[in-house]
Amino acid sequence: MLPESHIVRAFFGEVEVLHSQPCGSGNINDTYLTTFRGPTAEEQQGIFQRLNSRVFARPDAVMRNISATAQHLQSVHYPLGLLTPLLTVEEEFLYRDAQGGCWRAFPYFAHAYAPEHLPTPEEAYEAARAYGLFLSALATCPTPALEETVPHFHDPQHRWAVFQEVLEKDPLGRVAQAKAEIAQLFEHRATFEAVAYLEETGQLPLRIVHNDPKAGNVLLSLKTGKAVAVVDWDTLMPGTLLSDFGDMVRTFAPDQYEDEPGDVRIRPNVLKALEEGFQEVVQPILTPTECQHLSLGARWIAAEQALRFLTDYLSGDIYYKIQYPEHNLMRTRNQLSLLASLPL
Ligand code: GN1
Ligand code: MG
Repeated sequence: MLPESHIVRAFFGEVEVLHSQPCGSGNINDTYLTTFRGPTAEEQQGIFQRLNSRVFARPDAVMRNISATAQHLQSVHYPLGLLTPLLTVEEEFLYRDAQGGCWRAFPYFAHAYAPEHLPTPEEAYEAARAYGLFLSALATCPTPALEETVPHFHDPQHRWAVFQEVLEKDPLGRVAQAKAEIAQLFEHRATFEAVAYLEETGQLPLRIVHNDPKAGNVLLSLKTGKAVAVVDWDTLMPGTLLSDFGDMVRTFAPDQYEDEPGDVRIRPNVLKALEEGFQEVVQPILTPTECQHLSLGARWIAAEQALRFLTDYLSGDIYYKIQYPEHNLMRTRNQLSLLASLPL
């Protein structure tokens, strides 16, 4: 459902909506780029997004986190674009439609693109540098400043426990079709345990991290190729930097997008460029333990993503949007193949 006029008007007052189109490739929320005309007759554009309130059960807390982050980043002179939420005419972050849909609006970064399909080494370098700048600027923000909006988001023990539970219940009788993938995941159980151990023993600093720094969540200038903004701040929460590094490796370096079937290969030149761009910026804030375990972060997040897709497949596709019945199983195979080709 495209955002109807009353949704746009909730944020911008008496405007005429000219055009709306779906935007981006998010698996959870619905995002649209909308063009409208205000009283001055000038055309304006904005991003309108309906939050998935099953995943984000506390939408107000998500918006408080985003707003607090924007304020902090502004105060430390963060050099990239800010995702400052736009307010409704009633000065709220969210507008709720009659169907219970929860809408918010953001400024649109024009003349920019997300390098989500097989980023080149240059794009990987720029994008990783941008995420590094983002994390470095957040290093001075106290962790209690943000709320945990999705509990246990990257909690390795919790993710594994949920997987075990669905294996036991097998609500749709799909376990039999996924025997090989389940067996492969069990081979990676030690990776989850290694991360849990580092966390439980307090060896990894708790930082505010992005938690979803995929290649599709950074915008580069169409003109210069330089980073314009890091977007999708919904999962900003206290966590470990290892998962952010892992998500970059998982989404920048493979030679296939996460929805494609087949053998995935890691592109070494892209991996090298991403490591260079990231390290160049985050080196001053990295602790020796973080530095030593970045490659563990890459293995962990690829394995966790495989586990999450498989958990969803076995549960009956209740979390990620799917385009066809075996979509989540295909995504699982893609991540497992990626994991097998990681040189780290
Ligand atoms: C989801 O919706 P999107 O594409 O921003 C998910 C991420 C996954 C990603 C896999 C809140 O992100 O954690 O890594 O799909 N977001 C949430 O593509 O679960
Ligand atoms: Mg996201």
